[in-house]
Amino acid sequence: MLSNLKPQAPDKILMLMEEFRADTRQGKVDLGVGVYKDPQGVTPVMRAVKAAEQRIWEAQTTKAYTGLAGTPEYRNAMARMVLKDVPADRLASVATVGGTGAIRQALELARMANPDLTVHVSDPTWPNHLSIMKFMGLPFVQYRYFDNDTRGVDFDGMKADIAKATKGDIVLLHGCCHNPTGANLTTDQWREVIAMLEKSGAVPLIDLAYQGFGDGLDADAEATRLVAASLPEVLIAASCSKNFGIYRERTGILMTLAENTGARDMAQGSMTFLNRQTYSFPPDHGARIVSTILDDDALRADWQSELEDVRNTMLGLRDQLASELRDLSGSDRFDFVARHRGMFSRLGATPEQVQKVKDDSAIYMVGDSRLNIAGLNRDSVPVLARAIIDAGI
Ligand code: PLP
Ligand code: TYF
Repeated sequence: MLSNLKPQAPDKILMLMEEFRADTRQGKVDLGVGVYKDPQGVTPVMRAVKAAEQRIWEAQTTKAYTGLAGTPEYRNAMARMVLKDVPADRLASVATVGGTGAIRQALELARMANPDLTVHVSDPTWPNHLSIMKFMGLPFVQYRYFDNDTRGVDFDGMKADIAKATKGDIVLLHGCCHNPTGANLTTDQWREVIAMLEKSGAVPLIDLAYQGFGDGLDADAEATRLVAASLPEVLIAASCSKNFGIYRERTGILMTLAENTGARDMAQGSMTFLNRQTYSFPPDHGARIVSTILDDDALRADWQSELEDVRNTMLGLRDQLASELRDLSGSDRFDFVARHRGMFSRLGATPEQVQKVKDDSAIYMVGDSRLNIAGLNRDSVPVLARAIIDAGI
């Protein structure tokens, strides 16, 4: 039976991680996988996370099962962090295995509710969105998103394509810090998208994996909150991997907003059911770290301040890179690097140019010319800028 299995396409980003590890060159720079690294190249455990873990270790008297939907403390704390004004009569939620688990459960839920749906996703998007939908056999189409000339959003193209979404379809939107491009909608553009969804009855699924990495914890949730306040039905898949730096703890949440309390209860029952079918109880340790931090004023303040440092470090690197490239190219054509938000920027280079940067300078970007800003530091920015110009980008 097992010999019938066929090889599966590996994840290109994770393959690049392996390739980087095997590279023996001095001074190699990893701008591949989306993990925050400090200027010393370390992905630190955040101070508040350490403190919360210590408290949990001291106070925890049992590891017995929690609930299929996760703990109320975690779900309430996350609802407040993401939505701020929580519409409790419309909100259902379940803790999930990371943001990826939330996306998977959201798509399963949508298919249970509407077996005929099509999912509309941005072109480009996080590759796992596509591979999960392919694996599930879910029909999907891609809407235009990135304008390779301006390196901003092709909003006219996006609108023309989203207009094709019909009632009961899902439109997957990145809540902030678009992966892989770094290009994001303005608030006015979000309003236009909301008006289109209102008209068509297509349902937004917001993937929020980088809250706090762009313009700030509240600013990054602004679009999600606007959508939540404007539309009758909304799905939100949020991840704590990046903003709490607890990647391997696999901590995420699926929140859904329904039209009324009856529909909310039905959604809650179905989401809890989906957890039970997939992995039964969701992981608890990361969720407990998050609720311990968010429910304690001092821990929360310390976490927010460290998150702000992380965010500002990335913004500083963006400005430095844009400025080096302005000097070297004698033009402002790389200023988009400073305008992009989050961990990533797509340079809009060819695979050959990306390869040349890797071969000549041991700088690793994803093949679609996505670079992880957090992989840089003040010393490696000028090296990257020079390599970009030398590769003819
Ligand atoms: N969505 C996007 C766009 C991401 O980049 C990630 C990152 O890993 C995720 C979701 C899910 O993250 P995780 O499953 O590690 O919480
Ligand atoms: O896009 C990224 O780099 C992050 C991390 O299969 C990641 O979202 C990459 C690939 C993957 C899982 C996570």
